[in-house]
Amino acid sequence: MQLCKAQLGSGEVRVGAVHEGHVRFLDLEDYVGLRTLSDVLHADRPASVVHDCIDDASLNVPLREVTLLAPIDQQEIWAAGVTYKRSREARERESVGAARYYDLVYTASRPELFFKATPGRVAGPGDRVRIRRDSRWSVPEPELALVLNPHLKLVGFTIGNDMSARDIEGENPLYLPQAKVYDNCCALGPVITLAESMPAPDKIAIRLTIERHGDRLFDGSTSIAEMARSFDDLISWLGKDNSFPNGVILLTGTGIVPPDTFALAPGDLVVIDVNGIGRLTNLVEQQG
Ligand code: DO4
Ligand code: MG
Repeated sequence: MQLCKAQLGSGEVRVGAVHEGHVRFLDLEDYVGLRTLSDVLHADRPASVVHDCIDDASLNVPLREVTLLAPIDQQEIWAAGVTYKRSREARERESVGAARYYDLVYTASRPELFFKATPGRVAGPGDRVRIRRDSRWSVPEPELALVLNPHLKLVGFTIGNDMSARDIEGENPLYLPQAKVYDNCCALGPVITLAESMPAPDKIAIRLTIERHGDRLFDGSTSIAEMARSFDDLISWLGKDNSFPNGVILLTGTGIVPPDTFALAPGDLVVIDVNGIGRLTNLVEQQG
Protein backbone atom coordinates (compact mmCIF):
# COMPACT_ATOMS: atom_id res chain seq x y z
CA MET A 1 0.00 0.00 0.00
CA GLN A 2 1.25 3.47 -0.93
CA LEU A 3 0.17 6.72 0.68
CA CYS A 4 0.58 10.26 -0.53
CA LYS A 5 -0.08 13.85 0.35
CA ALA A 6 -1.73 15.48 -2.63
CA GLN A 7 -3.12 18.86 -3.59
CA LEU A 8 -6.33 18.93 -5.58
CA GLY A 9 -7.19 21.47 -8.27
CA SER A 10 -9.19 23.35 -5.60
CA GLY A 11 -5.98 23.83 -3.58
CA GLU A 12 -7.14 21.47 -0.84
CA VAL A 13 -4.40 19.16 0.52
CA ARG A 14 -5.51 15.63 1.44
CA VAL A 15 -4.09 12.23 2.28
CA GLY A 16 -4.57 9.58 -0.37
CA ALA A 17 -3.85 5.95 -1.17
CA VAL A 18 -2.21 5.42 -4.57
CA HIS A 19 -3.33 2.46 -6.61
CA GLU A 20 -3.10 1.71 -10.34
CA GLY A 21 -2.56 5.31 -11.42
CA HIS A 22 -5.30 6.73 -9.20
CA VAL A 23 -5.40 8.43 -5.82
CA ARG A 24 -8.26 7.46 -3.56
CA PHE A 25 -8.63 10.08 -0.86
CA LEU A 26 -9.14 9.06 2.75
CA ASP A 27 -12.25 10.38 4.51
CA LEU A 28 -10.32 11.23 7.64
CA GLU A 29 -13.09 13.38 9.11
CA ASP A 30 -14.81 10.05 9.98
CA TYR A 31 -11.84 9.08 12.15
CA VAL A 32 -11.51 10.98 15.41
CA GLY A 33 -8.06 12.47 16.01
CA LEU A 34 -6.58 11.70 12.55
CA ARG A 35 -6.02 14.52 10.12
CA THR A 36 -2.60 14.34 8.50
CA LEU A 37 -0.48 11.80 6.66
CA SER A 38 1.69 11.36 9.73
CA ASP A 39 -1.39 10.83 11.91
CA VAL A 40 -2.20 7.86 9.65
CA LEU A 41 1.40 6.61 9.58
CA HIS A 42 1.71 6.86 13.35
CA ALA A 43 -1.52 4.96 14.07
CA ASP A 44 -1.17 1.43 15.45
CA ARG A 45 -2.12 -0.15 12.13
CA PRO A 46 -1.84 2.37 9.26
CA ALA A 47 -3.16 -0.04 6.62
CA SER A 48 -6.32 -0.72 8.67
CA VAL A 49 -6.91 3.02 9.08
CA VAL A 50 -6.67 3.41 5.32
CA HIS A 51 -9.17 0.61 4.72
CA ASP A 52 -11.53 2.12 7.32
CA CYS A 53 -11.36 5.57 5.71
CA ILE A 54 -12.03 4.55 2.13
CA ASP A 55 -15.25 3.27 0.60
CA ASP A 56 -16.93 3.39 -2.81
CA ALA A 57 -18.02 6.98 -2.19
CA SER A 58 -14.45 8.22 -1.54
CA LEU A 59 -13.03 10.67 -4.05
CA ASN A 60 -10.96 8.80 -6.65
CA VAL A 61 -8.83 10.93 -9.00
CA PRO A 62 -6.27 10.02 -11.69
CA LEU A 63 -2.77 10.60 -10.35
CA ARG A 64 -1.97 12.99 -13.21
CA GLU A 65 -4.74 15.33 -12.07
CA VAL A 66 -3.28 15.98 -8.61
CA THR A 67 -0.04 17.57 -7.42
CA LEU A 68 1.92 15.27 -5.17
CA LEU A 69 3.57 17.07 -2.25
CA ALA A 70 6.56 15.92 -0.20
CA PRO A 71 5.14 13.17 2.03
CA ILE A 72 6.08 14.89 5.26
CA ASP A 73 4.37 16.91 7.98
CA GLN A 74 6.32 17.99 11.09
CA GLN A 75 9.08 15.38 11.11
CA GLU A 76 12.77 16.27 11.32
CA ILE A 77 14.92 14.73 8.62
CA TRP A 78 18.17 13.05 9.61
CA ALA A 79 20.69 11.26 7.45
CA ALA A 80 23.34 8.58 7.72
CA GLY A 81 26.64 8.90 5.90
CA VAL A 82 29.39 6.62 4.61
CA THR A 83 27.15 3.55 4.72
CA TYR A 84 28.39 2.30 1.32
CA LYS A 85 32.01 1.65 0.22
CA ARG A 86 31.56 3.99 -2.77
CA SER A 87 30.66 6.84 -0.46
CA ARG A 88 33.69 6.18 1.76
CA GLU A 89 36.00 6.19 -1.28
CA ALA A 90 34.52 9.41 -2.68
CA ARG A 91 34.88 11.28 0.65
CA GLU A 92 38.46 10.07 1.01
CA ARG A 93 39.27 11.56 -2.38
CA GLU A 94 37.51 14.88 -1.78
CA SER A 95 38.87 15.46 1.75
CA VAL A 96 42.51 14.45 1.56
CA GLY A 97 43.45 15.82 5.01
CA ALA A 98 40.56 14.05 6.72
CA ALA A 99 40.48 10.85 4.61
CA ARG A 100 41.28 8.71 7.66
CA TYR A 101 38.05 9.70 9.43
CA TYR A 102 35.87 8.43 6.59
CA ASP A 103 37.70 5.12 6.67
CA LEU A 104 37.24 4.94 10.45
CA VAL A 105 33.53 5.77 10.40
CA TYR A 106 32.81 3.18 7.69
CA THR A 107 33.85 0.37 10.06
CA ALA A 108 33.15 1.95 13.49
CA SER A 109 30.30 0.70 15.62
CA ARG A 110 28.85 4.25 15.82
CA PRO A 111 27.59 5.41 12.39
CA GLU A 112 27.81 8.91 11.00
CA LEU A 113 24.38 10.48 11.60
CA PHE A 114 23.61 14.10 10.96
CA PHE A 115 20.67 16.48 11.05
CA LYS A 116 19.66 17.02 7.43
CA ALA A 117 16.59 19.20 7.14
CA THR A 118 13.44 20.66 8.57
CA PRO A 119 10.21 20.11 6.57
CA GLY A 120 10.42 23.65 5.18
CA ARG A 121 13.74 22.87 3.46
CA VAL A 122 12.31 19.85 1.62
CA ALA A 123 11.35 19.82 -2.06
CA GLY A 124 8.48 17.57 -3.14
CA PRO A 125 8.14 15.61 -6.38
CA GLY A 126 8.65 17.94 -9.35
CA ASP A 127 9.91 20.79 -7.15
CA ARG A 128 13.36 22.33 -7.42
CA VAL A 129 16.36 21.21 -5.40
CA ARG A 130 19.16 23.67 -4.98
CA ILE A 131 22.90 24.02 -5.39
CA ARG A 132 24.17 26.49 -2.79
CA ARG A 133 25.25 29.76 -4.39
CA ASP A 134 28.73 29.35 -2.85
CA SER A 135 29.27 25.82 -4.22
CA ARG A 136 30.85 24.91 -7.55
CA TRP A 137 30.82 21.14 -6.98
CA SER A 138 27.48 19.77 -5.83
CA VAL A 139 25.90 16.39 -6.45
CA PRO A 140 22.61 14.63 -5.71
CA GLU A 141 22.74 11.70 -3.30
CA PRO A 142 19.92 9.24 -4.05
CA GLU A 143 19.01 7.46 -0.84
CA LEU A 144 16.38 5.15 0.57
CA ALA A 145 14.54 7.06 3.31
CA LEU A 146 13.08 5.32 6.35
CA VAL A 147 9.84 6.72 7.73
CA LEU A 148 9.82 6.22 11.50
CA ASN A 149 6.99 6.84 13.95
CA PRO A 150 7.56 8.58 17.32
CA HIS A 151 8.49 5.16 18.84
CA LEU A 152 11.09 4.77 16.08
CA LYS A 153 9.15 1.92 14.51
CA LEU A 154 9.84 1.63 10.77
CA VAL A 155 6.42 2.28 9.24
CA GLY A 156 7.30 3.12 5.66
CA PHE A 157 9.81 4.04 2.99
CA THR A 158 10.21 6.90 0.57
CA ILE A 159 12.93 8.22 -1.75
CA GLY A 160 15.32 10.91 -0.56
CA ASN A 161 17.83 13.16 -2.29
CA ASP A 162 20.55 14.34 0.12
CA MET A 163 21.88 17.24 -1.99
CA SER A 164 25.53 17.80 -1.06
CA ALA A 165 28.21 20.41 -1.76
CA ARG A 166 31.31 18.24 -2.16
CA ASP A 167 33.66 21.23 -2.41
CA ILE A 168 32.48 22.63 0.93
CA GLU A 169 32.62 19.31 2.76
CA GLY A 170 35.96 18.52 1.08
CA GLU A 171 37.53 21.77 2.24
CA ASN A 172 36.99 20.86 5.88
CA PRO A 173 34.67 18.19 7.36
CA LEU A 174 33.64 20.70 10.03
CA TYR A 175 31.76 22.44 7.22
CA LEU A 176 29.48 19.40 6.85
CA PRO A 177 26.33 21.19 8.12
CA GLN A 178 26.86 23.92 5.52
CA ALA A 179 27.52 21.37 2.77
CA LYS A 180 24.31 19.57 3.66
CA VAL A 181 21.71 21.91 5.20
CA TYR A 182 20.31 24.88 3.28
CA ASP A 183 17.08 25.83 1.47
CA ASN A 184 15.82 23.03 -0.82
CA CYS A 185 18.75 20.79 0.19
CA CYS A 186 16.58 17.70 0.31
CA ALA A 187 13.86 16.13 -1.82
CA LEU A 188 11.40 13.48 -0.66
CA GLY A 189 8.68 11.50 -2.40
CA PRO A 190 6.75 10.75 -4.46
CA VAL A 191 4.83 8.49 -2.04
CA ILE A 192 5.34 6.48 1.12
CA THR A 193 5.21 2.73 0.71
CA LEU A 194 4.08 1.08 3.93
CA ALA A 195 6.75 -1.17 5.42
CA GLU A 196 4.75 -4.36 4.89
CA SER A 197 4.40 -3.60 1.16
CA MET A 198 8.13 -3.05 0.47
CA PRO A 199 10.35 -5.70 -1.14
CA ALA A 200 12.96 -7.28 1.19
CA PRO A 201 15.98 -4.98 1.70
CA ASP A 202 18.28 -7.10 -0.48
CA LYS A 203 15.78 -6.78 -3.35
CA ILE A 204 15.63 -2.96 -3.26
CA ALA A 205 17.56 -1.24 -6.06
CA ILE A 206 18.25 2.49 -6.39
CA ARG A 207 18.95 4.14 -9.72
CA LEU A 208 20.05 7.69 -10.42
CA THR A 209 19.99 9.41 -13.79
CA ILE A 210 20.97 13.00 -14.43
CA GLU A 211 19.89 14.77 -17.61
CA ARG A 212 21.19 18.03 -19.04
CA HIS A 213 19.50 19.69 -22.05
CA GLY A 214 17.74 16.37 -22.74
CA ASP A 215 20.98 14.33 -22.76
CA ARG A 216 21.68 11.66 -20.18
CA LEU A 217 24.89 12.73 -18.42
CA PHE A 218 25.01 10.14 -15.70
CA ASP A 219 23.33 6.82 -15.00
CA GLY A 220 24.24 4.71 -11.97
CA SER A 221 22.66 2.18 -9.68
CA THR A 222 23.14 0.33 -6.44
CA SER A 223 21.29 -2.04 -4.16
CA ILE A 224 20.50 -1.94 -0.46
CA ALA A 225 22.46 -5.21 -0.29
CA GLU A 226 25.59 -3.04 -0.70
CA MET A 227 24.87 -1.16 2.52
CA ALA A 228 27.39 -1.81 5.28
CA ARG A 229 24.80 -1.28 8.03
CA SER A 230 21.32 -2.56 8.78
CA PHE A 231 18.25 -0.34 9.15
CA ASP A 232 17.90 -1.50 12.78
CA ASP A 233 21.47 -0.48 13.59
CA LEU A 234 20.99 3.03 12.17
CA ILE A 235 17.62 3.43 13.91
CA SER A 236 18.96 2.35 17.28
CA TRP A 237 21.85 4.87 17.08
CA LEU A 238 19.48 7.62 15.97
CA GLY A 239 17.31 7.00 19.03
CA LYS A 240 20.09 7.24 21.61
CA ASP A 241 19.02 10.12 23.86
CA ASN A 242 17.00 11.58 21.04
CA SER A 243 13.23 11.76 20.95
CA PHE A 244 11.07 12.50 17.94
CA PRO A 245 7.53 13.33 19.07
CA ASN A 246 6.54 14.03 15.44
CA GLY A 247 8.32 10.99 14.01
CA VAL A 248 11.46 11.28 11.89
CA ILE A 249 12.64 10.50 8.38
CA LEU A 250 16.10 8.93 8.12
CA LEU A 251 18.05 8.94 4.85
CA THR A 252 20.27 5.87 4.79
CA GLY A 253 23.29 7.10 2.82
CA THR A 254 24.30 7.03 -0.81
CA GLY A 255 25.79 4.16 -2.75
CA ILE A 256 25.89 6.11 -6.03
CA VAL A 257 28.53 8.78 -6.58
CA PRO A 258 28.97 10.39 -10.02
CA PRO A 259 32.61 10.69 -11.20
CA ASP A 260 34.66 13.39 -9.44
CA THR A 261 34.67 15.42 -12.67
CA PHE A 262 30.87 15.78 -12.51
CA ALA A 263 29.17 18.80 -10.92
CA LEU A 264 25.46 19.55 -11.07
CA ALA A 265 24.43 22.66 -13.01
CA PRO A 266 21.23 24.72 -12.86
CA GLY A 267 18.62 23.19 -15.17
CA ASP A 268 19.81 19.59 -14.66
CA LEU A 269 17.09 17.02 -14.08
CA VAL A 270 17.69 14.52 -11.27
CA VAL A 271 15.68 11.31 -11.53
CA ILE A 272 15.79 8.70 -8.77
CA ASP A 273 14.03 5.33 -9.11
CA VAL A 274 13.56 2.87 -6.27
CA ASN A 275 11.62 -0.31 -6.89
CA GLY A 276 8.68 -0.66 -4.53
CA ILE A 277 8.34 3.14 -4.27
CA GLY A 278 8.50 4.81 -7.68
CA ARG A 279 10.31 7.77 -9.21
CA LEU A 280 11.34 11.10 -7.69
CA THR A 281 12.17 13.81 -10.24
CA ASN A 282 13.53 17.27 -9.44
CA LEU A 283 14.95 20.13 -11.43
CA VAL A 284 18.13 21.75 -10.12
CA GLU A 285 18.41 25.49 -9.48
CA GLN A 286 21.05 27.88 -8.16
CA GLN A 287 20.26 31.41 -7.09
CA GLY A 288 22.31 34.11 -8.82
O1 DO4 B 1 30.33 12.14 5.34
C1 DO4 B 1 29.60 12.87 4.79
C2 DO4 B 1 28.24 12.58 4.32
C3 DO4 B 1 28.11 11.27 3.64
C4 DO4 B 1 26.77 11.04 3.07
O2 DO4 B 1 25.87 11.87 3.09
C5 DO4 B 1 26.49 9.74 2.43
O3 DO4 B 1 27.33 8.84 2.44
O4 DO4 B 1 25.38 9.57 1.92
MG1 MG C 1 24.08 11.27 1.88
